[in-house]
Amino acid sequence: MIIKNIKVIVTSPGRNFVTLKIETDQGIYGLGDATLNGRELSVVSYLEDHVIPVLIGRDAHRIQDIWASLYKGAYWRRGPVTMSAISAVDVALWDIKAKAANMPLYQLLGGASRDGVLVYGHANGANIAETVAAVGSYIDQGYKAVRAQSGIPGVKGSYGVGKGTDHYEPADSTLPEETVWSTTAYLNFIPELFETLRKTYGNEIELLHDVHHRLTPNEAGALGKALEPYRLFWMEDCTPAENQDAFRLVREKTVTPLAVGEVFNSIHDCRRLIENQWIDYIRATLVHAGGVTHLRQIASLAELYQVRTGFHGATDLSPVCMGTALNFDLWVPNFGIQEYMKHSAATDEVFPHSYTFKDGYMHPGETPGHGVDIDEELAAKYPYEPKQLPIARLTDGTLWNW
Ligand code: GCO
Ligand code: MG
Repeated sequence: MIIKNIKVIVTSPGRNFVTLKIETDQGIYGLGDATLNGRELSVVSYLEDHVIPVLIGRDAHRIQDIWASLYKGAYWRRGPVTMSAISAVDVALWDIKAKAANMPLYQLLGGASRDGVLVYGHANGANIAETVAAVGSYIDQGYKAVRAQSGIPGVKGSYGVGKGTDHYEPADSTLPEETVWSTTAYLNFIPELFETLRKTYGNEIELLHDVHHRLTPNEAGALGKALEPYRLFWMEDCTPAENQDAFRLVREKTVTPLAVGEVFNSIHDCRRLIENQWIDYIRATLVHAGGVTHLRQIASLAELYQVRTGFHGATDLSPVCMGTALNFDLWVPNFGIQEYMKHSAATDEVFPHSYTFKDGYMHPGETPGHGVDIDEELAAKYPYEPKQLPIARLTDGTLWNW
C-alpha cells in the first residue's frame, strides 16, 4: 500500500489542532495528531518541509522502518517538535494498518485486556467550596476518579483553575499571560482542600492532583506526606523531571503515588525514573512521545517495574490522540488510568469519533482504525489563532515553572 498524498490540516474550533492526513493508493487514509500546544506551526513546518517529501511513495505498512528512518534519518534526535511530527506519522500509519485489517486498533495491538478504560475528569474552582462542588458534579456524572485543583487565596492565576464554569484552557492569549506563584501559600492551603474532599465524599472516589512542576523535591516530599491521610490516586508533576534523580528525593519522603511525563518525548526521559521505581505512573503521550510504536516500548519497560500508564489527555491533545490513546489503554497490560478532559462541542463536530463515556469508563468503539475522523470542510471554517501558554513568576518577579 503506497503513500500517495499527505496533508497537514490546521484548525481551531475553540483551540488549535494540527492533524496529519496520510492517503494511500488504495483509498485508505489515516489520521495522526501533531498538536504541540503554543508551538503548533513549528510542527507544521517540520512535517511539510522535512517529513512529507520523504514519505511519498513509501509502503504505508512498513511502520517500524518509517519510524526508524524519521528518527535516525534526521540525525538530530528527540525534542518535542521532532517527536510530535514522528508521532503524527506513526499514529496515521497505525490507523491505516488497522483500517486495512478491518479491525479497531486495540485488536491489532493484541486485543482488549479490560472491559473499559478508567478515566479521570478535571474539577476546579476559585476556592475550596467551588472545587468541592465541581468534584461533586463529576461524581454525579459517574466519574470514579477526579482531579481537583483550586484557586489559592492571594495567588493570581493559580494553575488549573478555569474561567467561569469552563474547564481549564491554559493557552488563551496571543502573548504569554503572566501568573503569580507562591509556594508558601500553596503548601499552606492544599491539604485543607483534600481534607474537605474526603470529609465530603468519603474514601471511595479516586482523587488526583497536579502540582504542575512548581515544587522542589524537598517541598514535594513534604506535600506528599501531608496528603497521605487523604490517599491520593496520584500527585502529578510534583517537581521538574529533567533531572530524573530528583524523584528519588521525593520518593524517600512520601508514599503518595507519583505521576510524571506529560512533557516527555522519549523513553530516555523516563528510563531512570522507571528502572528505579521512583514513579508509579508514566504520563508520556502518543502525540508527543513517538506514537504507538514508541509508547509501546515505554509501556513495556514500565511493566517490568510495576509502573502503570496514566496518559496525558488534556484538551490540547486532539480527539485523534484521545481515540488512539483509548485503543492503546484498552490493550496495554499495565494500564493505570487515562486523563479525559471533554473537548468543546465544536471540536467534537470537526472530529467525529466512535469513543464513548459511561459510568466513569471510556471505550474506543469498534470502528476500524483508531475511530476518529476529520470533517475537512468544517475544519476549514476555523482558521489558526496564535495562542501561547502562560508563564509564572514568584511574588518577587523571578521567573518560575508554569
Ligand atoms: C494536564 C496538564 C495540562 C497542561 C497542558 C499544557 O495534566 O492535563 O498539566 O493541563 O498544562 O496540556 O498544554
Ligand atoms: Mg499535568
